[in-house]
Amino acid sequence: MSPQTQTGFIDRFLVTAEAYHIPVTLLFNKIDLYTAAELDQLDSMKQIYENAGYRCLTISAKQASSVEFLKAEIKGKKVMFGGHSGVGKSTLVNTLDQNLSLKTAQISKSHSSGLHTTTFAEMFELATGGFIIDTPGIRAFGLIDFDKKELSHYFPEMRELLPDCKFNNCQHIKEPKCAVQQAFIEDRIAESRYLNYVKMLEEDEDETFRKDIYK
Ligand SMILES: Nc1nc2c(ncn2[C@@H]2O[C@H](COP(=O)(O)OP(=O)(O)O)[C@@H](O)[C@H]2O)c(=O)[nH]1
Ligand SMILES: [Mg+2]
Ligand SMILES: [Zn+2]
Repeated sequence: MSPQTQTGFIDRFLVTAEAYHIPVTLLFNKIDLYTAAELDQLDSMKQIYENAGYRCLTISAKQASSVEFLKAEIKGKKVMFGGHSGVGKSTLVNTLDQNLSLKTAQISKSHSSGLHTTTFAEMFELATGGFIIDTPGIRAFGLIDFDKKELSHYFPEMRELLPDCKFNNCQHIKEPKCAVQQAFIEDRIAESRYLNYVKMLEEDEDETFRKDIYK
């Protein structure tokens, strides 16, 4: 939507969270702005990520009633809001606790990316309990340093198939009797997820070691 988030970004984000065993919920925000066609697109996105094992929710951060349920979920936890600049992270924090008034910003019309009003990660305690870490918009990030043989362990829908690959060091590209390639062919693994997996595998080593870029 506005700003647009590519699946490549989401999948890198998820791989990083998996590597650190951090549970993730995908929040699709600004649902109030979606056209019918965009809602259809959203449905396919949700299906891809639900199929991969992630919880997906649609919200409108500006409407208190649509995010009220999050208060109970955040209570007793430390939760980080991540995503591009302008997706509504700070707005969501403000709606969850009226005592907080984080700076939020209009999306810049020229390149429909957010202005960077949040410049460093900061943690807030909610009146209803729990902590939220609001982060600056992440533009892009390289993957953490890990053995490429392990990459498929960080895709939950691939992870469960690994025992069925013939070779235990299978990278699921060209190997015969590969359960992951088979699942991809049969549409049990989403095309975008598999292609992003391949891209990450093929990535330049330098990029793998690049540190997160906060813009
Ligand atoms: N229509 C609509 N606008 C939203 C929603 N959430 C955030 N915004 C707007 O999106 C812009 C960027 O929000 P902000 O919270 O600063 O994004 P952040 O960079 O992720 O912290 C602001 O103008 C918000 O008012 C929403 O659910 N609906
Ligand atoms: Mg912000
Ligand atoms: Zn395989």
